[in-house]
Amino acid sequence: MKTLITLALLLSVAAFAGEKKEQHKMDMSKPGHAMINVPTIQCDNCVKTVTAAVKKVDGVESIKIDLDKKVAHVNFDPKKVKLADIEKAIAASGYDANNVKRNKKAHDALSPCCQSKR
Ligand SMILES: [Cu+2]
Repeated sequence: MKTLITLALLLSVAAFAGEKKEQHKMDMSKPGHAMINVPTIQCDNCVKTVTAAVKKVDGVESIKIDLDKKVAHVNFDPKKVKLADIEKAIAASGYDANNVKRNKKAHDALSPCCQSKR
């Protein structure tokens, strides 16, 4: 009987450890970090425009754009702002963001070299 209890105890400890590990994994993918595809950016000027637009969003902590990969890495406070809000801010500045299409007016106001041909 004692062995059975010990075994049960060991099992629950193992299960708990497994759960802990899972939680840690979730922390690694951080809810406040997002990689946003910005396929229509073309130059440093585009990067500046998108960076400025995203920085204005309340709750955004930092943004770093990889121009080669056309991906924006954004850190934000998920209690203050949602990914969709950040995508909208990018679209409002004239650029596509994930599945959110750019605002046409804002896009047409960009300098001609920054306007997307697609
Ligand atoms: Cu540009």
